Amino acid sequence: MKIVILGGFLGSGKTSVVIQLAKYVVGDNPEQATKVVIIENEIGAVSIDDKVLRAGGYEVQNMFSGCVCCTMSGELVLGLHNIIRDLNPELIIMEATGVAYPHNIRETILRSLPDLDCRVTCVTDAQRWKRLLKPMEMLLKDQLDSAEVILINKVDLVDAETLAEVEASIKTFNDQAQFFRISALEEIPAAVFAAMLGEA
Ligand SMILES: Nc1nc2c(ncn2[C@@H]2O[C@H](COP(=O)(O)OP(=O)(O)O)[C@@H](O)[C@H]2O)c(=O)[nH]1
Ligand SMILES: [Mg+2]
Repeated sequence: MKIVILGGFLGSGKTSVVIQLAKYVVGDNPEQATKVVIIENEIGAVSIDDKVLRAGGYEVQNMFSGCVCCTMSGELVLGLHNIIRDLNPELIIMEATGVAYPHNIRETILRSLPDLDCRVTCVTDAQRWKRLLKPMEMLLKDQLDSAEVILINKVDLVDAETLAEVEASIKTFNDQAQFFRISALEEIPAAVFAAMLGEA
């Protein structure tokens, strides 16, 4: 069993990517939707996102009373054990809060479930990157640090020069990850999902 954790700042495009990733894994056969469980962690949220996600037929579990990287780490572990026992999906997709430290989430998970294949993707917002960097540097650095895949999203909103600057800036924090420039409003190439799943 595999878990893909999506980190990245609020509004960077995580939910938009989750929807497409779930579709990619399930394919055209709605009966296969049970292969995927989605965990949405938001703080104090009244979410419309989970309705959109559930429309795909996937099991969606919400954790809204805090952040799983810190105050809710116990709930996360318990929730994962229950999912594995009751649903046994092929893939768990977890969208973290915008302020989560994915590094902590991975450590928490692996301490309790050492055999789980745990992968981290960080979604970044090309348009807001430069503005967010200064006030949020510690958080963004950690979100990038722990990622095997970094998605530079919203490329439709920036010019080529800005995009090059953003990518160079991001690579100063992590140049080992696999990078993809995407717009999550359009169809995301299969190669991106393969990388997120560790298949390529
Ligand atoms: N223009 C543009 N908008 C995007 C893109 N990806 C996401 N959005 C929009 O950005 C907003 C936040 O996206 P969402 O997926 O909810 O981000 P999350 O908070 O990280 O889950 C939504 O209004 C999306 O429609 C993109 O590539 N281009
Ligand atoms: Mg979201």
